[in-house]
Amino acid sequence: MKILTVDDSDVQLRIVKAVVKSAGHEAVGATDGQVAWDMLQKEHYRLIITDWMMPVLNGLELIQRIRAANWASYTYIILLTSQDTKSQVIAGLNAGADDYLTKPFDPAELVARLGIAQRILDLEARLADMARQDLLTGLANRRALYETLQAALSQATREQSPLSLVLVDLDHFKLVNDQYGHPVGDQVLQRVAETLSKNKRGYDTVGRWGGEEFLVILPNTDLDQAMIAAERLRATLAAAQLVVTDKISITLNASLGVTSTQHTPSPFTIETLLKQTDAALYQAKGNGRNCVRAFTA
Ligand code: GH3
Ligand code: MG
Ligand code: MG
Repeated sequence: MKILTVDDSDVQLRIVKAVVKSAGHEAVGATDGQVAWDMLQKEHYRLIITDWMMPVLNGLELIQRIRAANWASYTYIILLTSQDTKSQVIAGLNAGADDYLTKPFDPAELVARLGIAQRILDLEARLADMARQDLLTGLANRRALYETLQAALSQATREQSPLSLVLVDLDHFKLVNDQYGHPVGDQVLQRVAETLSKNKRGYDTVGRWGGEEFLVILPNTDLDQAMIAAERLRATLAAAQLVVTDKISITLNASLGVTSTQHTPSPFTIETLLKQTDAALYQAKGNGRNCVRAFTA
């Protein structure tokens, strides 16, 4: 793990960095709270070891700023300081430190406390993954798709590159449930998810938008290219034998709606893009299903 170590004493900083490295981590140094804060604006560090008394911005102020920022992923903070009275320890923890170690410190104790931090951060990462994954298919869920879409949209705006969306809705899926039962329907959705994942392009994201609807996010892709990608997905799915058991194997069609930022009034919003994709999908359903339609204004 890349750990940010903050201390205004050159000697102390070198000692802490050496201990961090001995524990198998990478150590990046900052000479006061403000320097650390500036670095955190550019890159997220999951673990910070900080001194308290420092010029410009002290350790407690740094911790308070980090907690107030309330970033999406957690920052575990160890306060490493010579302020060692009970009331100081309490003040440090109250400011938002996760752990507290007083100087002079025992290197083995810091390593042990890094181990605690690692366990907590691993748990946080696991929970974050779970919160982004669709339970049935293992694909990105709606929440994760929203996040990916937000990031893709920012990138498209920044780099003035096109971004396209494809919404895939299985045709007459209700009939599968009616004929074979809901558990088989579930397995069919899993096979569809596998088929879409295997056939998407490397940079694209496919996720389960809901029910029997899947959303594909295609960064750096204009409408023409997205139509080709969507048609390939449609044809692949239509040709696929979705094997549920050795007795049940199903073929399914889907209707696909496609939209691109090119044909969206700027500034693009996720809501507009999704609405357009939905309208295109509606057209595909209206045109007899098992086809791809682009959004037209
Ligand atoms: P259309 O071609 O118009 O899209 O028809 P459809 O039957 O696919 O669409 P409709 O929206 O009428 O029905 C969607 C069906 O998908 C109904 C619902 O029971 C089923 N479904 C949604 N989520 C799940 C799921 O997680 N598991 C199973 N087995 N079925 C699901
Ligand atoms: Mg549907
Ligand atoms: Mg459907």
